Amino acid sequence: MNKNKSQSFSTRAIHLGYNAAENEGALNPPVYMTSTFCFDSVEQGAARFAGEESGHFYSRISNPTQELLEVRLADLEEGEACLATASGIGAITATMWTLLAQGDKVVADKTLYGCTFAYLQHGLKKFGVEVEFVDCTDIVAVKAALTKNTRVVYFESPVNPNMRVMDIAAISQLAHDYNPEIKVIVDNTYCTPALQRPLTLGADLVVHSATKYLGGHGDLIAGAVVGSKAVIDQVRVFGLKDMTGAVIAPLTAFLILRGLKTLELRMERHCKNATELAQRIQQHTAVESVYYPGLKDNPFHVLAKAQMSDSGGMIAFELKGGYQSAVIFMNKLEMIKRAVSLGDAETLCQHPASMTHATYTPEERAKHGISEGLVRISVGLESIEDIFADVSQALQHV
Ligand code: 4LM
Repeated sequence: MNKNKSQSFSTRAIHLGYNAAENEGALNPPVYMTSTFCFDSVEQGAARFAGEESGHFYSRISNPTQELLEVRLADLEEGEACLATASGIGAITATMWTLLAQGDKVVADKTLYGCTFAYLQHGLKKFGVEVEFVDCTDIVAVKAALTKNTRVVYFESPVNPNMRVMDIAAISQLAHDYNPEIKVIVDNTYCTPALQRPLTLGADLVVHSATKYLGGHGDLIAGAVVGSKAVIDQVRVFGLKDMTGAVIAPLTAFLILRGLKTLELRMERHCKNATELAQRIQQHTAVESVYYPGLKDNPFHVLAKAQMSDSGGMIAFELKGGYQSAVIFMNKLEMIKRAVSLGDAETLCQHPASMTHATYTPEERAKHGISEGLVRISVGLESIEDIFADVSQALQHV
């Protein structure tokens, strides 16, 4: 587990696992741009392939730059081990393919990032895995969905895009009481370990789109899964090596290591800006409702306060006039970019129903709680006054 608890989060995010003296004194770690690794002898190569000797042998399995990222991310999430992958979906699929077989069941929250939903709904089901979507904010519904063949309980918190918050400790306890073998998987993309550490609340695995806050600069695609060494080893040598092959590039791993150095600092600013923006737009006459757990009247406020150290940088809201008003508002934005993804320095605004959650049919969106008029903002690192000025001027046209 975490051997460096005495050092603070940011200190570990900056220093953990790297010794400049072992690398020509280089302040930053070298990027190992190599596909393969040379053996001293046939015997050594055979021992590495057999797992009898540690050491890298091919970058589809491991690479020193990737390894440093994995050591840091595992530590920050307070897990034993981590596997970094080519994308968030790469992490989710490698994990699921490893844990599941035909006839198994997944219980998942009804609202998930669009491509995660598509993978569960169309990918896993195609291969004979049963998937039941339930409202995971309703613990009774989760309990009712658990069956003998349930292997995985899967959810995001807060949820993309509508910001519902799951009780991670209660769901983990419930699932493990039912069957200790069930793996509770939490997508921690929205919070990052700077705000929430699901493994400390009882979850078994955490998955990430590292594309977002972990990288933090909108210049890469990557993912990660963190958990026990035993499970992560399996995901590496089976789910990743043999099934998805969705390996992270060494340069991408380096860029995420760079992003991690400022993660805590950036999250503080994202949270501060988002809280301020949510409070201000809540007052606006054109706004119907704002979904942000940092707002005192939000139904998830108390739970979020208990399991997150701050409320995050994502907000969602609905305008009076629904979809038509949303389109007018978004098209009038000037500084704020109309773009999917999140967690970047730039404030980004997108329309889930036609963009990130277009993988749901309109009927599925209605059933799964994604309204057609919902607007999502990833609140960036600019001055709050400039962000609010742009939102205000765009709202005037609604
Ligand atoms: C978006 N999201 O919402 P890769 N988990 C969560 C996510 O939000 C995403 C992924 C996994 C968005 C992308 C366009 C909670 C992605 C998937 O994109 O495969 O790194 O992560 O805007």
